[in-house]
Amino acid sequence: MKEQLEDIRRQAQAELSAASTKQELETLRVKYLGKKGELTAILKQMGKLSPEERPIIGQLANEVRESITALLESSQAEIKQKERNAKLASEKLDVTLPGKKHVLGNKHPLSIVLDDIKEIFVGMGFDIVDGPEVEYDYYNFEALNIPKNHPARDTQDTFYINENIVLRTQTSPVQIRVMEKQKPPIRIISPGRVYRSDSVDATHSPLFHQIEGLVVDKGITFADLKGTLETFVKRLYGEDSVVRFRPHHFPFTEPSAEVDVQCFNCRGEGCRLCKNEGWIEILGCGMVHPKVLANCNIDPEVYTGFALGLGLERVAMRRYNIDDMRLFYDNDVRFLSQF
Ligand code: 2NL
Repeated sequence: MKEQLEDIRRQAQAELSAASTKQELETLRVKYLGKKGELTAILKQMGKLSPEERPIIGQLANEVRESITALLESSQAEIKQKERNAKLASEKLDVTLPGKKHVLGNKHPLSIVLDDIKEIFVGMGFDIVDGPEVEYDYYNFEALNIPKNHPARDTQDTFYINENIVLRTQTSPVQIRVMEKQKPPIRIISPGRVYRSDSVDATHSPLFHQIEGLVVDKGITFADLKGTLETFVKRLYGEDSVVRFRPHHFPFTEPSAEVDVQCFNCRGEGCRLCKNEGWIEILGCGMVHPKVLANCNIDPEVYTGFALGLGLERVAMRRYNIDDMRLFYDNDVRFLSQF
Protein backbone atom coordinates (compact mmCIF):
# COMPACT_ATOMS: atom_id res chain seq x y z
CA MET A 1 0.00 0.00 0.00
CA LYS A 2 2.80 2.31 0.86
CA GLU A 3 4.23 1.62 -2.55
CA GLN A 4 0.89 2.28 -4.21
CA LEU A 5 0.66 5.65 -2.44
CA GLU A 6 4.16 6.63 -3.48
CA ASP A 7 3.31 5.60 -7.06
CA ILE A 8 0.22 7.81 -6.99
CA ARG A 9 2.24 10.71 -5.67
CA ARG A 10 4.90 10.33 -8.39
CA GLN A 11 2.42 9.85 -11.16
CA ALA A 12 0.32 12.83 -10.01
CA GLN A 13 3.40 15.00 -9.77
CA ALA A 14 4.46 14.08 -13.30
CA GLU A 15 1.02 14.56 -14.80
CA LEU A 16 0.34 17.81 -12.96
CA SER A 17 3.56 19.45 -14.02
CA ALA A 18 2.78 18.51 -17.64
CA ALA A 19 -0.76 19.98 -17.49
CA SER A 20 -1.12 23.30 -19.28
CA THR A 21 -4.83 24.14 -19.14
CA LYS A 22 -7.47 24.55 -16.44
CA GLN A 23 -9.39 21.70 -18.01
CA GLU A 24 -6.47 19.28 -17.78
CA LEU A 25 -6.00 20.25 -14.13
CA GLU A 26 -9.65 19.58 -13.35
CA THR A 27 -9.44 16.17 -15.02
CA LEU A 28 -6.41 15.36 -12.89
CA ARG A 29 -8.09 16.59 -9.69
CA VAL A 30 -11.00 14.23 -10.31
CA LYS A 31 -8.63 11.41 -11.22
CA TYR A 32 -6.61 11.67 -7.99
CA LEU A 33 -8.77 13.36 -5.36
CA GLY A 34 -12.33 12.77 -6.59
CA LYS A 35 -14.85 10.42 -4.88
CA LYS A 36 -13.99 7.71 -7.39
CA GLY A 37 -10.37 8.79 -7.55
CA GLU A 38 -7.25 6.72 -6.95
CA LEU A 39 -6.49 8.05 -3.49
CA THR A 40 -10.03 7.41 -2.27
CA ALA A 41 -9.81 3.87 -3.63
CA ILE A 42 -6.73 3.25 -1.47
CA LEU A 43 -8.27 4.79 1.65
CA LYS A 44 -11.27 2.53 1.24
CA GLN A 45 -8.94 -0.45 1.74
CA MET A 46 -7.55 0.88 5.06
CA GLY A 47 -9.85 -1.49 6.95
CA LYS A 48 -7.81 -4.43 5.85
CA LEU A 49 -4.73 -3.09 7.57
CA SER A 50 -3.44 -4.02 11.00
CA PRO A 51 -3.90 -1.44 13.81
CA GLU A 52 -0.14 -0.78 13.76
CA GLU A 53 -0.05 -0.13 10.02
CA ARG A 54 -3.18 1.95 9.90
CA PRO A 55 -1.86 5.27 11.35
CA ILE A 56 1.32 5.05 9.28
CA ILE A 57 -0.51 4.53 6.02
CA GLY A 58 -3.14 7.06 7.06
CA GLN A 59 -0.53 9.68 7.64
CA LEU A 60 1.18 8.89 4.39
CA ALA A 61 -2.16 9.08 2.52
CA ASN A 62 -2.79 12.50 4.08
CA GLU A 63 0.66 13.66 3.06
CA VAL A 64 0.08 12.48 -0.49
CA ARG A 65 -3.30 14.21 -0.60
CA GLU A 66 -1.81 17.41 0.73
CA SER A 67 1.08 17.40 -1.67
CA ILE A 68 -1.25 16.72 -4.62
CA THR A 69 -3.58 19.51 -3.43
CA ALA A 70 -0.68 21.91 -3.06
CA LEU A 71 0.62 21.02 -6.50
CA LEU A 72 -2.86 21.48 -8.00
CA GLU A 73 -3.13 24.92 -6.46
CA SER A 74 0.28 26.07 -7.59
CA SER A 75 -0.33 24.74 -11.12
CA GLN A 76 -3.67 26.51 -11.15
CA ALA A 77 -2.06 29.77 -10.14
CA GLU A 78 0.65 29.32 -12.75
CA ILE A 79 -1.84 28.67 -15.56
CA LYS A 80 -3.95 31.62 -14.48
CA GLN A 81 -0.90 33.85 -14.59
CA LYS A 82 0.07 32.50 -18.02
CA GLU A 83 -3.41 33.20 -19.41
CA ARG A 84 -3.34 36.68 -17.96
CA ASN A 85 0.03 37.38 -19.53
CA ALA A 86 -1.16 36.10 -22.91
CA LYS A 87 -4.27 38.28 -22.69
CA LEU A 88 -2.26 41.37 -21.77
CA ALA A 89 0.22 40.70 -24.58
CA SER A 90 -2.55 40.30 -27.16
CA GLU A 91 -4.27 43.47 -25.99
CA LYS A 92 -1.12 45.50 -25.94
CA LEU A 93 -1.59 49.01 -27.25
CA ASP A 94 1.27 51.35 -28.05
CA VAL A 95 -0.21 54.72 -27.24
CA THR A 96 2.98 56.44 -28.40
CA LEU A 97 2.44 55.37 -32.04
CA PRO A 98 1.62 58.28 -34.37
CA GLY A 99 -2.03 58.49 -35.50
CA LYS A 100 -3.15 57.44 -38.98
CA LYS A 101 -3.44 60.44 -41.29
CA HIS A 102 -6.79 60.78 -43.03
CA VAL A 103 -6.29 61.92 -46.61
CA LEU A 104 -8.92 64.55 -47.27
CA GLY A 105 -10.55 64.74 -50.69
CA ASN A 106 -10.63 67.88 -52.78
CA LYS A 107 -13.31 69.54 -54.80
CA HIS A 108 -12.51 69.07 -58.49
CA PRO A 109 -11.53 72.38 -60.16
CA LEU A 110 -14.42 71.97 -62.61
CA SER A 111 -16.81 71.57 -59.67
CA ILE A 112 -15.41 74.66 -57.96
CA VAL A 113 -16.00 76.77 -61.07
CA LEU A 114 -19.39 75.18 -61.76
CA ASP A 115 -20.56 75.85 -58.20
CA ASP A 116 -19.46 79.49 -58.48
CA ILE A 117 -21.36 79.92 -61.75
CA LYS A 118 -24.47 78.19 -60.39
CA GLU A 119 -24.42 80.45 -57.34
CA ILE A 120 -24.26 83.57 -59.49
CA PHE A 121 -27.25 82.51 -61.62
CA VAL A 122 -29.25 81.20 -58.65
CA GLY A 123 -28.62 84.61 -57.06
CA MET A 124 -30.31 86.17 -60.09
CA GLY A 125 -33.36 83.93 -59.74
CA PHE A 126 -32.46 81.13 -62.16
CA ASP A 127 -33.40 77.49 -61.57
CA ILE A 128 -30.95 74.67 -62.32
CA VAL A 129 -32.29 71.92 -64.59
CA ASP A 130 -30.85 68.77 -66.10
CA GLY A 131 -31.86 66.19 -68.67
CA PRO A 132 -30.74 63.21 -70.73
CA GLU A 133 -27.23 62.96 -72.19
CA VAL A 134 -28.49 60.48 -74.78
CA GLU A 135 -30.92 62.62 -76.73
CA TYR A 136 -33.18 62.57 -79.75
CA ASP A 137 -31.79 64.21 -82.87
CA TYR A 138 -34.95 66.32 -82.76
CA TYR A 139 -34.16 67.93 -79.37
CA ASN A 140 -30.45 68.31 -80.04
CA PHE A 141 -30.76 69.77 -83.56
CA GLU A 142 -34.13 69.97 -85.26
CA ALA A 143 -35.97 71.95 -82.54
CA LEU A 144 -32.99 74.35 -82.34
CA ASN A 145 -33.40 75.33 -85.97
CA ILE A 146 -30.55 73.09 -87.14
CA PRO A 147 -32.23 70.97 -89.84
CA LYS A 148 -30.68 67.91 -91.50
CA ASN A 149 -27.91 68.97 -93.92
CA HIS A 150 -27.37 72.22 -92.03
CA PRO A 151 -23.63 73.01 -91.99
CA ALA A 152 -23.70 73.32 -88.19
CA ARG A 153 -24.22 69.56 -88.03
CA ASP A 154 -20.87 68.94 -89.69
CA THR A 155 -18.98 71.19 -87.34
CA GLN A 156 -20.67 69.55 -84.37
CA ASP A 157 -19.03 66.20 -85.06
CA THR A 158 -21.84 64.32 -83.44
CA PHE A 159 -21.76 60.85 -81.89
CA TYR A 160 -24.77 59.08 -83.38
CA ILE A 161 -26.37 56.18 -81.46
CA ASN A 162 -28.67 55.59 -84.44
CA GLU A 163 -30.31 57.74 -87.08
CA ASN A 164 -32.57 59.47 -84.54
CA ILE A 165 -30.54 59.35 -81.33
CA VAL A 166 -27.30 61.17 -80.47
CA LEU A 167 -25.07 61.97 -77.52
CA ARG A 168 -26.07 65.58 -76.90
CA THR A 169 -23.59 68.09 -78.35
CA GLN A 170 -24.87 70.92 -76.15
CA THR A 171 -27.24 71.20 -73.17
CA SER A 172 -29.86 73.21 -75.13
CA PRO A 173 -32.08 70.10 -75.57
CA VAL A 174 -32.69 70.27 -71.81
CA GLN A 175 -34.03 73.77 -72.29
CA ILE A 176 -36.16 72.76 -75.27
CA ARG A 177 -37.76 70.12 -73.03
CA VAL A 178 -38.46 72.76 -70.33
CA MET A 179 -40.01 75.15 -72.86
CA GLU A 180 -42.23 72.34 -74.20
CA LYS A 181 -43.57 71.56 -70.72
CA GLN A 182 -43.55 74.86 -68.84
CA LYS A 183 -45.13 78.11 -69.87
CA PRO A 184 -43.13 81.33 -69.40
CA PRO A 185 -41.76 82.98 -67.34
CA ILE A 186 -38.75 80.65 -67.65
CA ARG A 187 -35.40 81.39 -66.03
CA ILE A 188 -33.07 78.39 -66.08
CA ILE A 189 -29.50 77.24 -66.49
CA SER A 190 -28.64 73.73 -67.68
CA PRO A 191 -25.12 72.60 -66.82
CA GLY A 192 -23.86 69.19 -67.86
CA ARG A 193 -21.72 66.84 -69.90
CA VAL A 194 -21.76 67.22 -73.67
CA TYR A 195 -20.11 65.13 -76.37
CA ARG A 196 -18.33 65.85 -79.63
CA SER A 197 -16.39 63.43 -81.76
CA ASP A 198 -13.07 65.28 -81.35
CA SER A 199 -9.67 63.68 -80.92
CA VAL A 200 -8.06 64.34 -77.56
CA ASP A 201 -5.44 67.06 -77.32
CA ALA A 202 -4.56 69.91 -74.95
CA THR A 203 -7.72 71.86 -75.85
CA HIS A 204 -10.16 69.17 -77.08
CA SER A 205 -11.94 66.27 -75.47
CA PRO A 206 -14.84 64.14 -76.74
CA LEU A 207 -16.53 64.81 -73.39
CA PHE A 208 -16.62 68.27 -71.89
CA HIS A 209 -18.99 70.47 -69.90
CA GLN A 210 -21.29 73.25 -70.94
CA ILE A 211 -23.57 75.61 -69.11
CA GLU A 212 -26.46 77.09 -71.03
CA GLY A 213 -28.88 79.69 -69.78
CA LEU A 214 -32.36 80.61 -70.97
CA VAL A 215 -34.82 83.35 -70.08
CA VAL A 216 -38.26 83.54 -71.74
CA ASP A 217 -41.02 85.96 -70.80
CA LYS A 218 -43.13 88.78 -72.18
CA GLY A 219 -41.01 91.80 -73.09
CA ILE A 220 -37.53 90.28 -72.75
CA THR A 221 -35.08 92.32 -74.84
CA PHE A 222 -31.43 92.36 -75.80
CA ALA A 223 -30.95 94.89 -72.98
CA ASP A 224 -31.96 92.17 -70.48
CA LEU A 225 -29.40 89.88 -72.09
CA LYS A 226 -26.67 92.54 -71.83
CA GLY A 227 -27.52 93.42 -68.24
CA THR A 228 -27.67 89.81 -67.11
CA LEU A 229 -24.39 88.87 -68.78
CA GLU A 230 -22.59 91.96 -67.58
CA THR A 231 -23.66 91.15 -64.03
CA PHE A 232 -22.61 87.53 -64.51
CA VAL A 233 -19.17 88.41 -65.88
CA LYS A 234 -18.53 90.99 -63.16
CA ARG A 235 -19.48 88.53 -60.41
CA LEU A 236 -17.28 85.83 -61.99
CA TYR A 237 -14.24 87.93 -62.92
CA GLY A 238 -14.52 90.95 -60.61
CA GLU A 239 -16.55 94.16 -60.52
CA ASP A 240 -13.97 96.07 -62.57
CA SER A 241 -14.26 93.66 -65.53
CA VAL A 242 -14.89 95.25 -68.93
CA VAL A 243 -17.26 93.40 -71.26
CA ARG A 244 -17.96 93.77 -74.98
CA PHE A 245 -20.55 92.20 -77.26
CA ARG A 246 -19.50 91.20 -80.76
CA PRO A 247 -21.99 90.22 -83.50
CA HIS A 248 -21.96 86.51 -84.29
CA HIS A 249 -24.20 83.84 -85.76
CA PHE A 250 -25.94 80.83 -84.24
CA PRO A 251 -28.86 79.05 -85.94
CA PHE A 252 -30.88 79.08 -82.70
CA THR A 253 -30.57 82.78 -81.82
CA GLU A 254 -31.25 85.96 -83.76
CA PRO A 255 -29.53 88.31 -83.32
CA SER A 256 -26.52 86.47 -81.88
CA ALA A 257 -23.39 87.70 -80.17
CA GLU A 258 -20.18 86.58 -78.57
CA VAL A 259 -19.10 88.14 -75.30
CA ASP A 260 -15.49 89.06 -74.63
CA VAL A 261 -13.99 90.22 -71.36
CA GLN A 262 -11.07 92.61 -71.46
CA CYS A 263 -7.88 90.70 -70.67
CA PHE A 264 -7.44 90.93 -66.89
CA ASN A 265 -3.72 90.30 -67.33
CA CYS A 266 -2.80 93.19 -69.63
CA ARG A 267 -5.96 95.34 -69.32
CA GLY A 268 -6.42 95.29 -73.10
CA GLU A 269 -2.81 96.05 -74.05
CA GLY A 270 -2.23 92.59 -75.55
CA CYS A 271 -0.22 89.81 -73.94
CA ARG A 272 0.41 86.07 -74.12
CA LEU A 273 -2.75 85.21 -72.15
CA CYS A 274 -5.05 86.95 -74.66
CA LYS A 275 -2.84 86.10 -77.66
CA ASN A 276 -2.26 89.83 -78.18
CA GLU A 277 -5.98 90.44 -78.71
CA GLY A 278 -6.55 92.44 -75.53
CA TRP A 279 -9.87 90.55 -75.20
CA ILE A 280 -10.80 87.02 -74.19
CA GLU A 281 -13.91 85.35 -75.60
CA ILE A 282 -15.97 83.78 -72.83
CA LEU A 283 -19.44 82.92 -74.14
CA GLY A 284 -21.96 82.94 -76.95
CA CYS A 285 -25.51 84.26 -76.68
CA GLY A 286 -28.44 85.81 -78.45
CA MET A 287 -32.20 86.33 -78.60
CA VAL A 288 -33.98 82.98 -78.92
CA HIS A 289 -34.89 82.46 -82.58
CA PRO A 290 -38.69 82.82 -83.14
CA LYS A 291 -38.70 79.42 -84.86
CA VAL A 292 -37.22 77.82 -81.75
CA LEU A 293 -39.95 79.33 -79.54
CA ALA A 294 -42.62 78.23 -82.04
CA ASN A 295 -41.17 74.68 -82.05
CA CYS A 296 -41.92 74.56 -78.32
CA ASN A 297 -45.46 75.94 -78.74
CA ILE A 298 -44.48 79.30 -77.29
CA ASP A 299 -45.98 82.12 -79.37
CA PRO A 300 -43.07 84.34 -80.56
CA GLU A 301 -45.57 87.19 -81.07
CA VAL A 302 -46.27 87.16 -77.33
CA TYR A 303 -42.99 85.98 -75.81
CA THR A 304 -39.31 86.70 -76.39
CA GLY A 305 -36.23 85.30 -74.74
CA PHE A 306 -32.47 85.20 -74.61
CA ALA A 307 -30.06 82.31 -74.31
CA LEU A 308 -26.37 81.82 -73.68
CA GLY A 309 -23.85 79.04 -73.67
CA LEU A 310 -20.36 78.70 -72.22
CA GLY A 311 -17.76 76.00 -71.83
CA LEU A 312 -16.83 75.12 -68.26
CA GLU A 313 -13.33 73.79 -69.04
CA ARG A 314 -12.30 77.02 -70.70
CA VAL A 315 -13.37 79.09 -67.68
CA ALA A 316 -11.49 76.76 -65.31
CA MET A 317 -8.36 76.66 -67.51
CA ARG A 318 -8.18 80.43 -67.54
CA ARG A 319 -8.85 80.81 -63.85
CA TYR A 320 -6.22 78.30 -62.75
CA ASN A 321 -3.77 78.82 -65.60
CA ILE A 322 -4.09 75.22 -66.78
CA ASP A 323 -2.75 74.67 -70.29
CA ASP A 324 -3.88 71.07 -70.85
CA MET A 325 -7.52 70.01 -70.63
CA ARG A 326 -6.59 66.34 -70.15
CA LEU A 327 -5.51 67.14 -66.59
CA PHE A 328 -9.19 67.55 -65.66
CA TYR A 329 -9.99 63.95 -66.54
CA ASP A 330 -6.83 62.11 -65.40
CA ASN A 331 -7.85 62.39 -61.74
CA ASP A 332 -4.25 62.49 -60.61
CA VAL A 333 -4.39 63.52 -56.93
CA ARG A 334 -1.17 65.50 -57.33
CA PHE A 335 -3.09 67.74 -59.75
CA LEU A 336 -6.42 67.69 -57.92
CA SER A 337 -4.99 68.55 -54.49
CA GLN A 338 -3.79 71.93 -55.76
CA PHE A 339 -7.19 73.63 -55.83
C1 2NL B 1 -21.80 78.60 -77.90
C2 2NL B 1 -22.78 79.44 -77.28
C3 2NL B 1 -25.13 79.27 -77.18
C4 2NL B 1 -27.48 79.05 -76.94
C5 2NL B 1 -26.21 78.56 -76.76
C6 2NL B 1 -29.81 78.31 -76.87
C7 2NL B 1 -30.68 77.42 -76.30
C8 2NL B 1 -32.00 77.46 -76.65
C9 2NL B 1 -32.45 78.38 -77.55
C10 2NL B 1 -31.54 79.23 -78.06
CL1 2NL B 1 -33.07 76.36 -75.96
N1 2NL B 1 -30.25 79.20 -77.75
N2 2NL B 1 -28.52 78.27 -76.51
C11 2NL B 1 -27.64 80.29 -77.51
C12 2NL B 1 -26.54 81.00 -77.94
C13 2NL B 1 -25.27 80.50 -77.77
O1 2NL B 1 -23.92 78.71 -76.98
O2 2NL B 1 -20.68 79.00 -78.03
N3 2NL B 1 -22.23 77.44 -78.33
C14 2NL B 1 -21.44 76.53 -79.04
